[in-house]
Amino acid sequence: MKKVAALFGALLFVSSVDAGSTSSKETVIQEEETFAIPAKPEIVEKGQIGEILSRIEKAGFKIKALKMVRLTKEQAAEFYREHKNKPFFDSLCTYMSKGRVVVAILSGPDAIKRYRTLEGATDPKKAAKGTLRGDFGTDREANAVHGSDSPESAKREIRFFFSEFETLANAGQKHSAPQKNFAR
Ligand code: RTP
Ligand code: MG
Repeated sequence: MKKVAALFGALLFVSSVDAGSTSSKETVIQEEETFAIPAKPEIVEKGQIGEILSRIEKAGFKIKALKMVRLTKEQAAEFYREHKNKPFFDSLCTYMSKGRVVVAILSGPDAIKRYRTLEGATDPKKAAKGTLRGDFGTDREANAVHGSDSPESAKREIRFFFSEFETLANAGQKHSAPQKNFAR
């Protein structure tokens, strides 16, 4: 019991260093979750899901939840609503609903920023080799993968696709029903 208390104390100390100290050079990088679409429709069609998931795991991300769904055009429009006034919006919604996609929750230190780096630039032609878009993307629209761009987006996008039960956030307890029904 004493050992447990000592360990807890040590953890609190690490947290307090993170919380406020300006004198200490020690920085504790926050563990966070991000939402990802590791396979947009053309990746599922080409059979490259496994290769991309393997890259994600090798880059140090933990896959916390994973499933395959088929969006309706209306669901794609709701998901990408921030782009509704962009000239590419209708085409984007048609593309994202033309086949199944793989959706996932990833976790790791600084996961949102690090996963965006792993993705590469939006346009695969401008994305560096070794990034997911650089290696698997086709064009500016069919660019292989998606990742949340902020903690607020990650929260919204995780909840858009996953129920509490599927996130395992409440393992062993009563769970809520999935919020949405997606076709398979
Ligand atoms: P994402 O949201 O999918 O992770 O991509 P992103 O942040 O890098 O790019 P964003 O500007 O949010 O665009 C969302 C998705 O729309 C498609 N797109 N098409 N035709 C075009 O000019 C164009 N621009 C963007 C891509 O599928 C992009 O991922
Ligand atoms: Mg975006």
